[in-house]
Amino acid sequence: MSLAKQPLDFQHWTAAHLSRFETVLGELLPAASIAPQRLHAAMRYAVLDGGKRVRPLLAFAAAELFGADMARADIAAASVELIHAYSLVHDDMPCMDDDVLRRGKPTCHVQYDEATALLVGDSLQTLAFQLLAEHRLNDDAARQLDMLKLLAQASGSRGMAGGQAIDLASVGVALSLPELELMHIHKTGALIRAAIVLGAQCGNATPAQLAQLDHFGKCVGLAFQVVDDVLDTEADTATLGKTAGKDADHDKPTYVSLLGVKAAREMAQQLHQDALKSLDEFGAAAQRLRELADFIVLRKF
Ligand code: GRG
Repeated sequence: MSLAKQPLDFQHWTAAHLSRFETVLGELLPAASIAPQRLHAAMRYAVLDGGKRVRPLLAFAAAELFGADMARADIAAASVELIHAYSLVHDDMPCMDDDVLRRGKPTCHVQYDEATALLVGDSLQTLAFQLLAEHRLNDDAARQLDMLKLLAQASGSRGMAGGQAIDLASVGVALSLPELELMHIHKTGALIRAAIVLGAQCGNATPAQLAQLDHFGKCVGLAFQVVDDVLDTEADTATLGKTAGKDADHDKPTYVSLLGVKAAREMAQQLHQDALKSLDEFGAAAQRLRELADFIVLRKF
């Protein structure tokens, strides 16, 4: 296959998965016509028709690597995307980042109200676990229980929510590089890692293969954040679909404030290389994961 053809293939692969996944999400979320209508409408507003869907795509690529049933991978991916959407809704609220724009539209609390946004986050989070409990994702029930535990750990105080707590406590604080890394391994990285491992768990990956993929997830999760920090300084609000330049305005420590743009970009490149290396043993079958790692590092939004 020529190099020139690869991006097109990846685009088709992405478009096919995202089109199917949008329909799945629409069916998994409660209809806006069902009471309480306003809450359900707000949940759909927060989840549907927006976002890059990086975590679901990583889950699909990992699931494909192990020949998993895509209907199972859809549920695993949805559970992660619902947690992610909940975190964005809560993160945008006045008690946290207090932002008005997300995914190119008014944030949930602006479009609805604060109490509704709080309940949207709560309801999306519980729906995520309901899905993992309700649908058969692996023929081995013990594996499925591991999946529930993984998402809970990745989302909670030892994962994303804990990372957010460190973030909130770090405003105006000069963090060291290891401290910044610890924050992002939790806040951003934990859910990205979980997406990949949950996708693989829909198939029959061995513990050694899961560990390998988890390392890939750790590298791309951190790379995702380093690139996010660079884009926050270099891209504009219209391109990002969220307020640009917010980190500096809020006096938050970032890879750019700590290292400068050039060294931050170099760090992303190094993480990219480490991520690709951790896929070596999977050979050509891991091509989609490689392409997603490329996208994460080279993205412009
Ligand atoms: C409120 C418990 C709680 C956690 C919030 C994820 C998070 C923790 C906050 C989001 C704020 C932020 C800008 C985090 C940095 C990187 C990140 C997770 C960006 C948003 O993810 P994308 O770019 O968003 O994948 P889309 O909209 O494309 O899905």
